[in-house]
Amino acid sequence: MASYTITYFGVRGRCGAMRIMLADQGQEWKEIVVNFDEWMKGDLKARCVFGQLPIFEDGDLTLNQSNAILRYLGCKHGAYGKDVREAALIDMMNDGVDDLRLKYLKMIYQEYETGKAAYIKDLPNSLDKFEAFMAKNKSGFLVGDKISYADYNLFDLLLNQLELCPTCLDIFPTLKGFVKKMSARPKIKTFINSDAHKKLQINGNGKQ
Ligand code: GTB
Repeated sequence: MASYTITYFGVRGRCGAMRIMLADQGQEWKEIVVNFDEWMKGDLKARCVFGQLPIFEDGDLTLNQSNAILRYLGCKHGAYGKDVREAALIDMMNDGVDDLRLKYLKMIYQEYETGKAAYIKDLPNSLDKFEAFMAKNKSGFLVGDKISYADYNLFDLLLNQLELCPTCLDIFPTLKGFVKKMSARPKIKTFINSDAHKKLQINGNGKQ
């Protein structure tokens, strides 16, 4: 019986990383898919703390904000570092992932036709920071010797970048190895090859 519920639009979007994390952690969850026309009626929006989806429920705990949800799951499932110092570094890297995600989302939703080429041209200037940081950590994860919620978030974002530009990791051996290693984790492999994942578009406007 699933104790978690994700309420979101029928896309990967802001829930891609949390779904991959839940799958990898062997957790079950229920999905409530919100139709955009239904959303526009406003009742559900009014019940969201910031007027936006996703909503994540764990029993009587209700959360909004995808990064808060990832941190909560990281904390609950041992994917938030071994101490407060690692946790701080994990938060730092996750903030870096979110900065790149926001750039990506701006391009996808606001300037796909005019900004895609420039975004791809500039992408190495964002990816090189993750490459350099991860290369210093011999475990193959961002921080410490265990997977963290920021690794799941980075992995999800890198999968999206690879859809946009299949060669974008060719000059980043550490990140390329990271994607290969994450994709091969048995539960992640099963999840990303499942219909539940494959049938979902990455973004709400169908652009990728
Ligand atoms: N900081 C928040 C977080 O990380 O959770 C940002 C959440 C957010 O941007 N939510 C968007 C939303 O609720 C959905 S993700 N938008 C509706 C609104 O603001 O009224 C982007 C998105 C937009 C549309 C679709 N779609 O139509 O299927 C899917 C995803």
